[in-house]
Amino acid sequence: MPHWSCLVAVVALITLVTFCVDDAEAQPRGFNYDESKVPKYTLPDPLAMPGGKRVPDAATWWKSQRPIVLKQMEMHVFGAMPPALPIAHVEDHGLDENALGGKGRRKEVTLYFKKDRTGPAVNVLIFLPPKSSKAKGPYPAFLGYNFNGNHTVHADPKIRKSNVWPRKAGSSPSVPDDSTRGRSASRWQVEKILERGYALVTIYYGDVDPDFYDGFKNGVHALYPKYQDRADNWTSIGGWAWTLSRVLDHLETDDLIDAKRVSVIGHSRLGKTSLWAGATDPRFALVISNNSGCGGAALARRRFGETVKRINTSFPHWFTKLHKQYNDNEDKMPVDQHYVMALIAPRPLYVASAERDSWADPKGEFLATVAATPVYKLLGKEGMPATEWPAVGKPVHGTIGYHIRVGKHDVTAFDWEQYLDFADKHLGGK
Ligand code: GTR
Repeated sequence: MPHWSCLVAVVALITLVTFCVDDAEAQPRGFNYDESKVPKYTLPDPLAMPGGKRVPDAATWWKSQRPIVLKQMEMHVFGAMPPALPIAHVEDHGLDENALGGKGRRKEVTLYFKKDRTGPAVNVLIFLPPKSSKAKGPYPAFLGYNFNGNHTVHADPKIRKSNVWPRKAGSSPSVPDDSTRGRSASRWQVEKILERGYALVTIYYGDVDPDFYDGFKNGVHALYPKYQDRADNWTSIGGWAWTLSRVLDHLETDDLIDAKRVSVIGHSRLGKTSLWAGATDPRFALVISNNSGCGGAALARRRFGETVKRINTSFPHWFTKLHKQYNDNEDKMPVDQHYVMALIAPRPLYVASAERDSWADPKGEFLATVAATPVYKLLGKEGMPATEWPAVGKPVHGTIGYHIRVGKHDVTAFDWEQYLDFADKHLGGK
């Protein structure tokens, strides 16, 4: 006879252990998670001109100050970008008019930068609303990277499987078995996006630059080797962001997509990437950064959760060589992360946090939106309307949107509801 109370106790223990492990992963020990221990700091002002005067008007911002802020972010954080390369060859894998049981259309293309198809190949997965939908194209779209392969974003058996890279130097990619198909579906909410009249465009970030430090030999970095011999070297985040712009170049040629209404979206390290893509390419009409934390939306000077030193140590390829000099030395940075938001102004920007994602410093993510607001105001927009950190589950949608939701580091249906409403508000719905 099984002893039921024992069984219940074992199940409870397993649940507790799973929960703790999950939280332990999200919040490594030895870092500050105590608001009262956040040091006093003074943020640099993106509107302070060399010589000390403040930017007097929008024209001065565009003409002289914005280029300075962009250069600073390139030097001290994300790295300079090489010029655009035209797409040399598009391999068309066809359009399925009746995907998802009639709820959508699916297209896939592979983009190459060399005619002979050597070098990086970027596999683009596009879902469109069905022909029967009220919304008629060209469709506004969300464009974002996925972490584990295009086939993980939906259980659709026809999505071509990605070659997936382990996150380890010296490794090579392999085609996963079918068990990972649709594994990240909850993060993408494909049917909901299509129902609301938007297209979804996604690519696997490992296609563009495998996520480990290899001296920038593989992925798109191989296209511009000279960009590594400098202090503001072309980083992995830079490579991922640069390629989002190349995908946008391609979308400009697609009659079913309204390339003037593309929202660039990313989660976590890819949310750092969406911010940098939005900052460097004004064609992105709207920018969404989900739980991006340190080196993303969070203010580095707060030293809450993940720190500059920790991120530079774990992921030396994400940021510039110069960024390493700010390890345990945040106050010396001439910028902070609100500068990347200042570069997105006056375009709509959404920053999202999660309550159990202390590693990403949710409050620091919000405070950066407040610190970027004077630039939005100078350019005639309201920026972030709240000055107090909004309560959990109470989104604020200004020109900058923000929410903190219950739960852990993730992208959820609640997050997508906000992004769709925010895009409706700013990009005029369908
Ligand atoms: C963590 C990293 C974070 C965040 C996250 C992710 O290990 O410390 O900055 O980017 O990875 O991308 O999932």
